[in-house]
Amino acid sequence: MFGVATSSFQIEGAAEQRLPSIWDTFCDTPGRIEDGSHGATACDHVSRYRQDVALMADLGVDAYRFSISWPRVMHADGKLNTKGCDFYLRLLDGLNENGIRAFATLYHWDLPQYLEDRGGWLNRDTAYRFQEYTDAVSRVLGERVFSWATLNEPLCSAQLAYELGMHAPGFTDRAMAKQAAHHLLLSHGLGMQVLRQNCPNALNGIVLNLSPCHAASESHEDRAAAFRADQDLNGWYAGPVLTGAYPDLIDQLPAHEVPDVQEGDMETICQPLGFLGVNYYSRGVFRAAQGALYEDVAVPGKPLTDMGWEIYPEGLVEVLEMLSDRYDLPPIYITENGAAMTDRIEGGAVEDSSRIRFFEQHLAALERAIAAGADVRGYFAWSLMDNFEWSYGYSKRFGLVYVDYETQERTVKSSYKAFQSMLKTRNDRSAC
Ligand code: GCO
Repeated sequence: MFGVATSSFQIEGAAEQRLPSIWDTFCDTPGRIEDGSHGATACDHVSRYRQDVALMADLGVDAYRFSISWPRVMHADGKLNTKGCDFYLRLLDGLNENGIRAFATLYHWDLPQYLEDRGGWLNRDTAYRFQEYTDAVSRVLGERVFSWATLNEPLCSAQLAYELGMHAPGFTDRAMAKQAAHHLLLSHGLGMQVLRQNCPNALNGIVLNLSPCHAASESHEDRAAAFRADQDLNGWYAGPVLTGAYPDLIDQLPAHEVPDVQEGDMETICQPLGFLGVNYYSRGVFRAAQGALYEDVAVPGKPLTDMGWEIYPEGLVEVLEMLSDRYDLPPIYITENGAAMTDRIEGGAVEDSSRIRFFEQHLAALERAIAAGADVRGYFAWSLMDNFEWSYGYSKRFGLVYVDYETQERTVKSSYKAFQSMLKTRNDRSAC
């Protein structure tokens, strides 16, 4: 199954038709977004979704992964906002009419601000509010959705947002990040329980971002640092979800950084999964550092994307091997893979051959992983179109489709055409 992915805050716009989210507040805070921009308009997708669905139909994808904006579909009193839901009903109808399967993510980082005002993910109650939201929205949209994911990349919602200060709400405290991570994981478990009841025939799961963690040198210290990084970045999320336990790193944390885990929480978090979504972008290289668990280093001389991330296709094979070595796995979907490149529109065309090469290399790696036994059922390119790249604003372009943010004009890039012909070849084959 081949698809493209987006997320609500990054594309939707129509901010005035919903409640504020933590990302609105973050954008309003000077200095938080590199280019000083705001996600309030983004790709104006709420008005232009028909055109965007038509682009997907023309691309020939089997599936579309998007996220639902919690502050669009829920009122602050925990009741459903039927007007907000209508947008998703229309979007889902558009997808279904075109035979495109809907992969809906419930939380891709846009927490309602009113919940942040009550403590956000540091407040255990937020996990129960997530369950309430999941229940309400899955009852209304359930019949039209092929697959539900509870969370997208809880690592980012916890670490980037509470420890590194790069994402909303922008704290810099590791103890906070560990507590937020626990409540996020709890919300996943509570959400899964509801999805199993409301949507027993859907493919229900979670999306994690995973990366191989390499040591900067063969020294014992650097290898130990890479091992800690792996536990902190990968195992901290995959472990609880798939085995009901945090990695051993938890015993090395100072007491005040150990999250408050209540009785029964780990059982709640470890629910049977219909699928595991894996987002893959790059590897990490780590060394030991004074006063830190690990420190990441840039390896000179490697090819980089416009994000400064190393292009490392073999990492996809490594991540899938790592998962199957460690866990009993449900079927896997690569729910994001892609690259920001320095795209230029010239004469109405965008020649992004470096992105085409990126996709070719990663799909070839995926083929090797599948040949080696990985049970991968789908692959989603990030992203359908250029969009609001979080703290980088509109300065980074990941799309198969170029967006002119002044006019909202969409222009397909050469990577879109390459993806389209790849899909066409495949469809022609399956027709034979
Ligand atoms: C993520 C998110 C996306 C990003 C993409 C590029 O993986 O961080 O799911 O929202 O835009 O990954 O950074």
